[in-house]
Amino acid sequence: MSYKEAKEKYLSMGVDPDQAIEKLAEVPVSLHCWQGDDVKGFDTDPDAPLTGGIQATGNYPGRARSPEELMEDIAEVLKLIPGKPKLNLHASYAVFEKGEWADRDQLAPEHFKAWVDFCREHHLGCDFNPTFFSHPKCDPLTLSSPKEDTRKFWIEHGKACIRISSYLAEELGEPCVMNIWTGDGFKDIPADRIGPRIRYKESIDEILSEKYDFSKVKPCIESKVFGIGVESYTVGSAEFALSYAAMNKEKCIPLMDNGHYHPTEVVSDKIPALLAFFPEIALHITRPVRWDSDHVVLFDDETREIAREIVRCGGLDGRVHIALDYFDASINRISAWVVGYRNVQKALLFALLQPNRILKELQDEGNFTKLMAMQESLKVMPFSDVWEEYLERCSRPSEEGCFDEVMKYEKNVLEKRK
Ligand code: RNT
Ligand code: ZN
Repeated sequence: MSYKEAKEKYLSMGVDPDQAIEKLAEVPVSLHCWQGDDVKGFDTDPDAPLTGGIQATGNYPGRARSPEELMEDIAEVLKLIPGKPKLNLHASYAVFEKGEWADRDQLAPEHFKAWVDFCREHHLGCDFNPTFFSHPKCDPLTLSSPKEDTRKFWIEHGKACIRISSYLAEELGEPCVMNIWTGDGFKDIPADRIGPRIRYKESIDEILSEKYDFSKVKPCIESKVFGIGVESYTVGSAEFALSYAAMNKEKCIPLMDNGHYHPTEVVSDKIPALLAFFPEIALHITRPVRWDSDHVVLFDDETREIAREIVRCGGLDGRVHIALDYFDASINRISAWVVGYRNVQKALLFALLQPNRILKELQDEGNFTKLMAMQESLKVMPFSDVWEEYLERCSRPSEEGCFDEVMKYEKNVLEKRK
């Protein structure tokens, strides 16, 4: 079918695909830098293990080993993804001059100047994350540690990151979402569950006492259920993170990562629940598989449902900050990045192509028979024609063209990284 015919079909269902395409092209979606190098960063020993209960498994060749290689790879990804990407950086990706180095509590805006230049060149806004893991100062706790000097170090890191986030927002003219996540927790049954949480709360209070303009810097609190080696207790649990954000609405927002809940819970349902209370929320879109929370995002049911809730709740007009978060080292990393990003775009386009007003009316009238029939018909609409049209208007390659380009890059660039 051609786009013209597909458009007619959608119009008869009550949606205009031209409008959907236009809307999607301007929705910021944050691209995580850490898929390119297995979350190693540049400020610590690259042979040191990843800590904090996260793990990138696999050893596919071609990992980016320097800021230059990572930027080269991101530039390649940008050629293949449609829409309006933003970059998402972790503090551990600081770029130092030759011979220079700063510990995490001493990081400053100048250490991110190279990234600002990169973002300017590629017309990107930039989000940011303090890095509370993979560092000798994790004892292994960070912001919730009972040790004063550990806690102090990480609070200083958090404050430094607020200053860096303000700098990124200022320089690039787009708000900077700054996400606070720690892997703090215990492998086995703790004797004191409230102590770490109170210390975590006080540490975040101190970090957020650093001055910032909340319309430009958006600190987030991300929760988690468990991690590898942190199976029994997570300090920043769902209730903790949500309560913190609810009690501090004027200075931070909650962040839900859909890999951080029990397997039958779904973030799609939590989005409207949170939006009933919070003006803004943030998301990490990922794919949980059994023990792992960070597989490449697919165009699957839950990703589509998340996108549908974002769209239906009016989240595309600045209420929902969308970011990707996964890391797969077992396949071509560029492909992992591109496939996941394009899948989020597909899910959003799919969601924008739903006749939401009509469906809502059916629900409100109690016509659940027609609602089900219509929702099922919508699944077999000529979505791929609209997707292809969107790619073309964004001057991005088709699915096939995209794969061929990644393979070319693998041969010409990645394979040479020996
Ligand atoms: C880990 C969290 C966190 C990290 C990134 C690297 O489980 O999801 O968001 O993935 O900060
Ligand atoms: Zn996350």
